Amino acid sequence: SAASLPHILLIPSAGMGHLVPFVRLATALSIRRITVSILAARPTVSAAESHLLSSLPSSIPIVDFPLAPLDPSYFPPSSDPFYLHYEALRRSAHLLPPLLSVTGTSFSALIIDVSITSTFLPVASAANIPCFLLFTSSASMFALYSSIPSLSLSSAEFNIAGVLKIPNSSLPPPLRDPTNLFTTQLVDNSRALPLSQGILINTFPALETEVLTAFNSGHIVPGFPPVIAVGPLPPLGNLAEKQPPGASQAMRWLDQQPERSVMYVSFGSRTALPTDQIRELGAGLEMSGCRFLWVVKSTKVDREETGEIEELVGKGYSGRVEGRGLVVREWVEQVAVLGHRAVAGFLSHCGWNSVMEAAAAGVTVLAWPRTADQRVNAALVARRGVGVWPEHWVWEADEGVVAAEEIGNKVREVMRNQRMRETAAKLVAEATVEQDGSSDASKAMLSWPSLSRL
Ligand code: BUP
Repeated sequence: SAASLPHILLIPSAGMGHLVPFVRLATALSIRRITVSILAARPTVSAAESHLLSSLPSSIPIVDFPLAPLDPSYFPPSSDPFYLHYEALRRSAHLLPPLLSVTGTSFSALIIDVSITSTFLPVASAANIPCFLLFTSSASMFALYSSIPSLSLSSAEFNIAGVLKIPNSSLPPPLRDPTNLFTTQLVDNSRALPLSQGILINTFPALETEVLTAFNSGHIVPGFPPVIAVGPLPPLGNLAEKQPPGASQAMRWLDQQPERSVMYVSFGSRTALPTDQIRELGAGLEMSGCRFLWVVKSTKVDREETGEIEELVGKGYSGRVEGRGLVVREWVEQVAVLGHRAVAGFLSHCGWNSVMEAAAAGVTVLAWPRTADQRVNAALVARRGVGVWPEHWVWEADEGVVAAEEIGNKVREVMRNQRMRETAAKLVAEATVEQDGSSDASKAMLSWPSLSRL
């Protein structure tokens, strides 16, 4: 009967970096005949998120969840809009059961974002609904996240179960302040993790073997729930795009470029370089002599950038690099870009989705991480031999700028590194085998019988 078919409710938190993997997971589950719905906590922080939510196929219905505004005397609106959204959602957990009873669906399980764990897990448990977590970064980052309760945050280096060494400088910067909203949320959530049914991560064993093994043999947190590698999650196709695939200026330009000749440059959906650094990067790309596709971004929250490109990169720039470099300000189809035969390198901030998309496409990475999990991800890329991370490259305006010449040299170095390209190609092969499910037990976990047994 319909009532006995599994139906899972997915609850993402804020930001495209979280929503995109949730939608991908929803797609992967529905392919495996699990019915899914996505909870949409409104208002979303960015227009990109509401656009993606409104373009979901009918096979992924939305459950609307209006958020109560936070008290501005405790949570000033000037704080990070993404952390504020997490907090508003975390504080609305008690509204879930009444909402679910109105929908009339009895959900077999929840899969929730790790950033809302500590308030949603108890609600799920009181309602007797099994609750899984989706961690939207790397397993390496999750090793740090789940170890937080037992770490002294002032140590110079964190040695996690002997499999991972993370220098203090790679901690997400807000963690240095114990009163920061991000820190209080993270500490609360990390304590609650062991109460979940299992943790799904968009990674694959060949990429993070040691860490995944250490988790599942209880070496990172004793008695921890199963940690399941479910990546690379399938791309969304043109769901997140306004245009049909291939129709954009960027894709048409790539079609005209030689095989494996282009460096793709993008720092994700919520990271904007300081203006001086944008100019210097422009000069560096020009000096590199390499072809490049550069998505330039000057505002933090949204993907909708307005204004003239030349105001950012300098007058005459586009003309000077014409034919060899293309600068765009709009959202590009990143998965299609990375999968294009002309693209060989990716200058990236190392948001986890970007890293996984590069790994799945066999594109090598020049890592320029800034904050959050990005330094931990960049270290993994370098360790795994598929990228280069110049660790001294700074981001914040008060730290100075990375000079054009140095950028140009690194871009050339990465584009010419044949050995790194071969390592990346090997990794794709391993990722693909795992995607087919032929070699990997963890992929098979994405079926209801397996999940329900956890
Ligand atoms: Br920008 C941009 N096109 O133009 P990350 C991003 N994306 O498809 P972030 C596009 O957004 P967090 C664009 O493919 C990836 O799936 C991209 O996620 C897509 O970084 C996603 O890489 C961006 O994880 O999020 O946006 O900084 O900080 O939450 O990781």
